[in-house]
This record gives sequence, C-alpha cells and structure tokens, in this order.
Amino acid sequence: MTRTRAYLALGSNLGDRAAYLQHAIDGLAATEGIDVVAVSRVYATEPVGGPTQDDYLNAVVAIDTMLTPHELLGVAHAIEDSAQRVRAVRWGPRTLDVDVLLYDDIKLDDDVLTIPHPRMWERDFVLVPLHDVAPDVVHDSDHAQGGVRDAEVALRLPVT
Ligand code: GSY
Repeated sequence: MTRTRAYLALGSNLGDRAAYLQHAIDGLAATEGIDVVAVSRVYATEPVGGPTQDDYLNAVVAIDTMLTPHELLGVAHAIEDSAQRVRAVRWGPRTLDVDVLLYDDIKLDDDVLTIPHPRMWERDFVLVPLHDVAPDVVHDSDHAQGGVRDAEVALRLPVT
C-alpha cells in the first residue's frame, strides 16, 4: 500500500500546553496507518487573530500515512476532541489544534478540507517549525521568525 508523507501543525494555548502537544503526537503514533517520522522543536508564539489570548506553543510533525486526507482530518479532529477541545470562540483559545498542512504535493479544496492549508504560508508559527522537519519545503527566507521563539520544551517521538 502507498505511504504518503504529510505534515501536521500542532498548537495549544490553554492548560498544560506541552502535554497537549505530546498527547497529539502520541495519538497520531497510536493510529493504525500513521507513522510519526519527525517532530520539530517547540516554539512559544504570539497569538495571531482572534480575541486577546495567551501565547501558544506550536510544533509540526512529519508523518508517513496510508490514510486518505479526509481520514487524516478525522483522526486530527478525534485527537482534538480527546484533548477536551471546546469550539466556543472562532480563533479563540484552545487546548489543542491539529491542522493538516500538506499531503504529498496534492491540492484539494472542498467543504471540509483545503490542502495545502490555506493560511500556512502567512504564519511564522507554522513555517518556523515546518522548516525544522522539511527544510526542502520551507526555506530560511520563507519566514521572518517574528513573534516566534524557542520554547525550550522537548517533545518525545514515541517508539512503536
Ligand atoms: O490556527 C491554529 C490556532 N491559532 C494559533 C496558533 O496555533 N498559534 C498562534 N501563534 N496563533 C494562533 N492563532 C490561532 S487561531
């Protein structure tokens, strides 16, 4: 069966932020059809958009997957739900956000999913960690590093 390289963005600015990011990685690694192959450094980032809210921790994971993009989106939403995510305020604070950024080089746009992620190229909180795991996709000159600093938190790549 074909394995496809995909990249997911993780974000949290509510509760134990680092634990929620690790929860996402562990949930992805425990999912049949997903191999987590690399995890970026963790960055403390200023919130972009939405109401006044606390800083985020952000990271990006590279996976190899046999799931379709929509199956992957379903897994991402299930992991968000398992982190007690409440969808109250658009762009508001959240325990965990798991966004599908890229799925090989496919382009897809329907009612529920757009790949590449439509706002990823404007977001340093995505581009800086994506550069860690995919320097061939995001080059140094693609991001300004504004409002993004090393959080000095390490995430574990689970052994499966
Ligand atoms: O789109 C993801 C949630 N989100 C973030 C985020 O993850 N990081 C930062 N820095 N700002 C954000 N605004 C939103 S909404």
